[in-house]
Amino acid sequence: MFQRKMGSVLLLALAVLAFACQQDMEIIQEPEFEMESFAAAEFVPGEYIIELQPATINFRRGGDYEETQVFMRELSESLLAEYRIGDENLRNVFGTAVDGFSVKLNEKELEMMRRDPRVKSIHQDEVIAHNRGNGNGGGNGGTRGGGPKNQTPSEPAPAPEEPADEPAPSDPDNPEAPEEPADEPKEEPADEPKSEDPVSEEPVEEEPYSGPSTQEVPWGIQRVGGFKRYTGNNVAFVLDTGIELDHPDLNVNVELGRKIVPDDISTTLSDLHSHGTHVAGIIGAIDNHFGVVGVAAGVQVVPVKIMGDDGRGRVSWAIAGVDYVASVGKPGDVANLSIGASANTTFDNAVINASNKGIWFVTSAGNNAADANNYSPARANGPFLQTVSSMDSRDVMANSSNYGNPPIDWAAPGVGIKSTILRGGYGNKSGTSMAAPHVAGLRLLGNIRADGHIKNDKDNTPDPIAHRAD
Ligand SMILES: [Ca+2]
Ligand SMILES: [Ca+2]
Repeated sequence: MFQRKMGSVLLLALAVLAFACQQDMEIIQEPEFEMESFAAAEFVPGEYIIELQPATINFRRGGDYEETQVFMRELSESLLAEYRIGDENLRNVFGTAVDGFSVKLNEKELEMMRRDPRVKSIHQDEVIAHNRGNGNGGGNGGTRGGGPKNQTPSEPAPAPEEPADEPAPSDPDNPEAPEEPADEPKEEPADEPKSEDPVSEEPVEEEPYSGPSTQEVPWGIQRVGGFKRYTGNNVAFVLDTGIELDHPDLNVNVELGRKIVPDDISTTLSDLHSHGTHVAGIIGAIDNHFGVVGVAAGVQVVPVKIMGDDGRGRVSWAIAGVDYVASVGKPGDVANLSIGASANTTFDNAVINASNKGIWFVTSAGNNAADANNYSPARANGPFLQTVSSMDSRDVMANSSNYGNPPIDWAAPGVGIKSTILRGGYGNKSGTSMAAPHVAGLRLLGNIRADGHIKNDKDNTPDPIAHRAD
């Protein structure tokens, strides 16, 4: 009874908010029910990340990623063999950002490894999960389609009637409700003829589109200085759940992409979760006539899949992803890490060392409503490392955002952020996961300046709001 009453009050509040959102002045605040559920750290039983002393590695640097992987695997296997630990226990190996490996050990083996002078540190492996507060969010108004997959240039584009920026009037008692509401456009993109379909073989001339544009510039993109078409040669690595490879509003570099997660977790580089696709769209959704547009519009986004299709990953996979980027990335590239774990010096070292190659590493502050200094990689600092807190469209710090300067360098939009999601669609998510990619996009474009400071910062230093410098 009480609950029902609360439900109708909430629905009324949502209706009022929905009405308010239709006014010119769009205000996006953090809805109460989007607060993070505080999950305790979840460690992986019997699995460990071993960081080796650099002096242990006696080989000429400079080989490519695959060569380094082969070398480190041999080295790790021979080290483990000294303790009669079989190869089947070895997981990932790292040889560029940090030297080391992940491995399954029993108590006795762990104790022997602790006493080995070649071992610099040992951390138990930990689960990284995108929960609701971490930008996997409440699922406000996903919209499907809108891309060339389901509309030809000769047809008028569908009217932008989806109230996608408003909190979905979905069941507030069930915040785990599915992301895409069922009442969205009846078109079914999946049934459209694919390019390999013999029916659609007539060559499609890419004519300049002259119809009406339905493209939207999300509030977050506007707040950081608006989008700019990316014309440089750098790329944006997205270390996440993958990126939907054929999303029509994203320029995905598949060749440079890398699936880090093991095959029993996922067999595809593509994103079947949506977090990584959403992050990629904020960085660089294409400036065209549909969907949304990212900060560095059209930049190549590179999936480095360190999390499974259930939105769960491991610190060891994240370090392996960072190690990969450190090996194949170039100065000026950007890597977005919208993930967080317990404080972990090996994870920090990997990100710091990789960023010191001149690759910008942008990390989310985290959504624990706590001091970011308690989390990795948020707490890491360096000249090419940026930690980002989250704010709403009133420049107010998000309730769930972590705080602390250092490590936080910038605040950026992270509440009610519309971007690309699965099946060529668009939807809203919230969290510092969404704030970080705004800064990643800005770093691709060049310098960042402060455009004021956030309100209600939880520490004594209001974070500067990131804005394109030129
Ligand atoms: Ca677009
Ligand atoms: Ca602060």
